[in-house]
Amino acid sequence: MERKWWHNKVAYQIYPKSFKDSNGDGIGDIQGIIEKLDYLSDLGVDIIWLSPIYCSPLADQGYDISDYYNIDPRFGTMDDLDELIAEGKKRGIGIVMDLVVNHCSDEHIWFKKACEDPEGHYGKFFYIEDYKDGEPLPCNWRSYFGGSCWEKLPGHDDKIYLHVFHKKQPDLNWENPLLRKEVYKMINWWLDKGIAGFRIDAIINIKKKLPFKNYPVDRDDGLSDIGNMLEEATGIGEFLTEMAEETFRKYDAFSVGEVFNEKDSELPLFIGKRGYFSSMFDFSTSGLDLNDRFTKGGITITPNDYRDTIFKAHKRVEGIGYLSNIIENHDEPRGVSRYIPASELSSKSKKMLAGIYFLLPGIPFIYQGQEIGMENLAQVDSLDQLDDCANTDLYNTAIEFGFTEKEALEVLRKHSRDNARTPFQWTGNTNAGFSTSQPWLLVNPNYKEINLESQLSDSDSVYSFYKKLIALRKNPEYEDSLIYGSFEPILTDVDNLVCYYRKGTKKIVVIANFQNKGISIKLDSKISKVLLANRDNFDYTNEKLNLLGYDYIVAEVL
Ligand code: ISL
Ligand code: CA
Repeated sequence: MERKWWHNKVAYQIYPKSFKDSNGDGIGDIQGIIEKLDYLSDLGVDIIWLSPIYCSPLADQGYDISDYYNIDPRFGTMDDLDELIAEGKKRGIGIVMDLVVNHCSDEHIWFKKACEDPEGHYGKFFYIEDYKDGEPLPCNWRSYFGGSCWEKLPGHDDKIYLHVFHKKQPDLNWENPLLRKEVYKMINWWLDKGIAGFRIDAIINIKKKLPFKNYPVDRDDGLSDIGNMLEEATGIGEFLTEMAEETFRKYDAFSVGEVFNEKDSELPLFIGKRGYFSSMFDFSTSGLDLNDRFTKGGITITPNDYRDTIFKAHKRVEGIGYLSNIIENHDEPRGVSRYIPASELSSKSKKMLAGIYFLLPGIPFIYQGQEIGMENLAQVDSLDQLDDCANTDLYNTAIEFGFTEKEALEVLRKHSRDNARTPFQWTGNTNAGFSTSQPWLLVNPNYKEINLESQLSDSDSVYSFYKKLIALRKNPEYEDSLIYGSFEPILTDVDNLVCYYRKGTKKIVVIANFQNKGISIKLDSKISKVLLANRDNFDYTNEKLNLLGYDYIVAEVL
């Protein structure tokens, strides 16, 4: 496989609103990120993906952009961003921006002009349809945040517009070449500024199956999941090829797509040698409990499920391209709370989970706070306590499925995106050291136990373990194996064991006992050197390896 500059990089996702507040207004900002650049550089981060910081009414926390060329004053100024890019460069850190172009904000000038003149130039940037009250809508698609994806066009009682996300996020009409040209111009404007690339938001939604039509109703609301339409929408490749040609490729930029539901046959198109993107996220494990959010009692993702799923995902792209690996992001609950039973959450088990995903083929992404083992909220008492625009629908859907109010709150506690959005826990002091005033979203009450300050100088902390994992992945001695080496799952018939080889010029084994109880295993090769483990005194001289609960070992084998 052709070697690319981003293959051996470690990425870190910042959710700016919750990272660090520099001016005491309770909202994280760009200067707060600059303050923490040395911290990130010391951790070993090479790429920072910034969730949106463009001008936005923040209906969906910045994923509703009202000006692609300016910074929201709450996050700072363009000078702050230029400073961040320059300070990043000094430290060898590239900035990856969020590219949100399936939709913009209803407060974007394009949409305002579309409302003034729906038949005009900007009207054609959106999906606007004629509509008479009482008539059926053009289609019955359910928006991702609940309810119909059609809304009355402001100022026009006889027109409606399409929004597959929030009603404040009108969909951009990618069928219109003039819109596409505007998008590419904007992308290149940012790349000219010297950013390293883009994370591409919700991109799979840009191709609609037209003309609009209904799909089978799948819930009591009389609507149909957008996925049903997306399944039938072909031709996205033409848009994505054009975008790659017109933008990313010219700059050798890093691009990572938020892609779902792709077919096997499409993988080379998405992430192959001349793929639309450099990489795409592996969401395979996030999908495991998604459909069961509204099953009473929820479901538990078992270690076997977890292992089989990640192994399959990586085998599927073998020889084609690289996935970007995550255990969480700003749309998901915290990985440690999702994949490890609450009663078994500990520094040790968190390190094990980190170690499993980090040494898989692909590019590891760390979501802010993951490196200190931040967890889900332990309790949610009411909807008002939280913020995300997706919460109301999550709650109402639970009620629609027959949950009690208390059970619906438990669904939020487990699945709300706010779990990952609570402020970064820097210290055990007021507001977890995130801000000098009341943060915009509650701080997880566990900040006194889980915070960076208490972990920085502790060589046994989750933070220190992440630092060691990064150092190992970047050690030139192991690069050929850990970055470019083959990926060979082994001992997959042993329950709750996650074990694989990465083989290049050196043979590396990764062993994780994903359970509380001890087991013994036998490898088909002999360990010569332990490179990293989450406990001391691991005896590897025996042919039989005795693993304790949640043991994690990376070793060189002969
Ligand atoms: O989190 C979800 C629903 O609650 C996902 O379906 C999510 O909307 C999907 O992964 C797309 O996510 C991206 O685009 C959204 C934004 O809300 C997310 O934060 C973003 O990651 C719309 O821009
Ligand atoms: Ca601030």
